[in-house]
Amino acid sequence: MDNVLSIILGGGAGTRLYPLTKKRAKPAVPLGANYRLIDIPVSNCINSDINKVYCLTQFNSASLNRHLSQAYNTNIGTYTRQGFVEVLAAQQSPINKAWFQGTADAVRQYLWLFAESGCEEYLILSGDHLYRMDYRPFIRDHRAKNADITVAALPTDEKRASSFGLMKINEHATIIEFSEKPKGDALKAMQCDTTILGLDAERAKEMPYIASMGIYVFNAKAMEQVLQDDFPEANDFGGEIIPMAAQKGMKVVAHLYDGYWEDIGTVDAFFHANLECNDPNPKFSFYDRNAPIYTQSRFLPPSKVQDCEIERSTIGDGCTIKQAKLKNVMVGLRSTVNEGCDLEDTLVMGADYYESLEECDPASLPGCTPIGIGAGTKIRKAIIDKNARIGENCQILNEAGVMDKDCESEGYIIRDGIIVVIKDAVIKAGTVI
Ligand code: ADQ
Ligand code: ADP
Repeated sequence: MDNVLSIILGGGAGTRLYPLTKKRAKPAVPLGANYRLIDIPVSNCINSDINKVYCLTQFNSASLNRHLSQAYNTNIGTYTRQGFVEVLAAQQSPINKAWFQGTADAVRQYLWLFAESGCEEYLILSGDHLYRMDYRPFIRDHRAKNADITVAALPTDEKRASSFGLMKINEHATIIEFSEKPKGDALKAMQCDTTILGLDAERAKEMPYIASMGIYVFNAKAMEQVLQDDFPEANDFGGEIIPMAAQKGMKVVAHLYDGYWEDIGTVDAFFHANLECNDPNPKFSFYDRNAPIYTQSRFLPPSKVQDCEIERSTIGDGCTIKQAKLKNVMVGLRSTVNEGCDLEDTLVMGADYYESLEECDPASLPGCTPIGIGAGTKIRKAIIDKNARIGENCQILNEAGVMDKDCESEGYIIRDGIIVVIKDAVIKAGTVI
């Protein structure tokens, strides 16, 4: 695996996860109480013995850099392993426009640097997927088939199919047709016999489509050829490069992955995938003895829970929860939940730091709203981003069932029926949402 360079696509304009990406790069979005999105692909790389990792983002955020340098320096960067995890942000240069124009353009702008690594294969990953995958069989399969490009593929059903790149393959797993997010008749036309992937007849009937996971292995030479020589104007992998390379006659093959995998790049998918981790037998667990998910060691104190009623919830490090009722809640690090709170189906992302008593003591600072959830507040179906200050006796319930609303100036928005309180927002005592 020393010959493999991993390149994580860390996010474009960040509209789909907005407002979680308002103040940070997408890979820095908190996940699963203690983690960040970037921890998933980076941990998968470490567990697959791949130790050269770049993360491409549109903007460089301090919290992402801090997180990567503190979390992965000792895991990956020792001298003998010559590994690294580094952020590469879009930047202006004499030949480049300021922003990455798409996924392929992002890679194109840094090809010169990737070439310096001397690696023979580039593993292209996404920063917004939840899954645990050993990339080694994927890379070995790419080598065994002598492919130019290998696309990780997942059987899928009709309902989900239209949000993916879909492919048709022959008996050697070579991609003969690739269509990016087809709808209507074009979708139906991508149906195929998925027993070719090894599915039994019943599952093949349920899942008659082969979806691209947006995860690719490219030979370094093939990458240079498609991005620089053949299609210098093409900016996306799924929409342009993959289908054009297949059409041009390059050897583009599929590799079957049949485990849990979820694209969590929208507010709705992100919210549900996080809460599903509370299930007694979750489809994705952050614990696996042989393939752990790593993150920053923060040396936080254990969480304190006093006189609470808690059902099916996950609590991160360094929290204080007093006399509260929690049902299906994910409580992120350094959270404070005060007396009489009632939270259900909610993600509380926590705080980046603890406030000192002088900063948040209502006795000396009348009217101040400390970080955390104020006493007596009720919350349903919401995401409370980091460092939010929710006053006492608020009702964040969306009882009218509003699906979409933009109240950014008041500190929140509603997306797909989920209330999202923005990072650092202040919601005054007694507010009803
Ligand atoms: P999408 O995820 O819709 O489909 P895209 O929006 O190109 O494709 O994003 C792919 C990944 O790259 C995401 O993690 C995204 O955040 C990141 N990204 C997007 N633009 C970027 C940019 N300018 N700079 C850096 N990173 C950027 C893709 C494939 C489909 C496949 C699905 C599976 O195109 O074929 O089915 O992934 O989720
Ligand atoms: P974490 O992953 O632990 O949340 P981050 O990389 O987001 O860490 O950094 C949060 C850091 O912000 C804290 O570790 C802390 O050092 C720092 N910090 C301390 N005080 C403040 C403050 N008043 N405002 C913002 N950040 C602070």
